Amino acid sequence: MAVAPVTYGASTRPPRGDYSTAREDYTCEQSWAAYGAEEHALYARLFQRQVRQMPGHACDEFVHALGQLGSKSEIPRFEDISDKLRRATRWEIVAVPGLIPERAFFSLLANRRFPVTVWLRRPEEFDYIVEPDVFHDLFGHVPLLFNPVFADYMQAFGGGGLKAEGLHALEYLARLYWYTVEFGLIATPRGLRVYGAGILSSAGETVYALTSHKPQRLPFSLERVLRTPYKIDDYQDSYFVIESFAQLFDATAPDFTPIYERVSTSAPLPLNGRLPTERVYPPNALPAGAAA
Ligand code: HBI
Ligand code: FE
Repeated sequence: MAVAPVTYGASTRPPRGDYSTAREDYTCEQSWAAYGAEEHALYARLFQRQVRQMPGHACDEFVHALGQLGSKSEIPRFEDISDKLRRATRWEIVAVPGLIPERAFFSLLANRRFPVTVWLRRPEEFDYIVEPDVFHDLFGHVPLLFNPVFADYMQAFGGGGLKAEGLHALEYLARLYWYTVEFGLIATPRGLRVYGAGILSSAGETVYALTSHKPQRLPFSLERVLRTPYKIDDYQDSYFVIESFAQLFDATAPDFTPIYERVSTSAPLPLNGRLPTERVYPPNALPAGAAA
């Protein structure tokens, strides 16, 4: 199938993965039997390293759902996870060859179907990969789909994406996805915690996002996020903090049309500077004895 180059964040590059067997909706077979022993071993190493980092860094809702991913020692079968996910929140995961065009992506989310990339990164990409692979999608995104409120937010986001396309507002919605689903933080009585998949699937950024003094951590505000550009190939300069997943879901309630009009005629807001009225969240204190 001829595949349109896909924009992921701000850059467009030919997607990685085999799209020749993809269906009209860009879904494909996982072909679980095709994974080699070295791929299962690499997935297991990625999983073991990240799961150790989660307590004290990931939000409770994520930590509680990690067990739903099944095997830690091999790449799970998507169908096994979908069986549990359907029962939990009526979502399922579907296999895709990699990044897919935004319309197809939003369409899947609007139908409570989360696209999970079938290929795994190479060993030399162990610490960093720009495009989402099966580890990023499964470990980073799938656990929170077991949370009913977040699951509803993701479907609302999908529906909003289909509307945004008609309004030529996809770049603004991509920012909302980026600063929440991929790089979102949540405030808890015990300090800041991570819920964004892009952070949770990255060993370095999980600590950086919560404890570094370099980035700013701002209160989530829909229009602030829609007006704030982002970087796709480095740690973030800004993180946005929600107080609850309900706050996130409620933010998708209004009709975005007038908001897009306001945002599209306003200048972008600084991703590394705060507005006079903005307060910042302090970083989490480092655990006793941890290296600064
Ligand atoms: N495709 N498979 C896949 N996964 C994504 O996360 C994804 C995508 N296509 C587009 C996209 N994300 C971003 O442009 C979102 O902001 C829509
Ligand atoms: Fe992602």
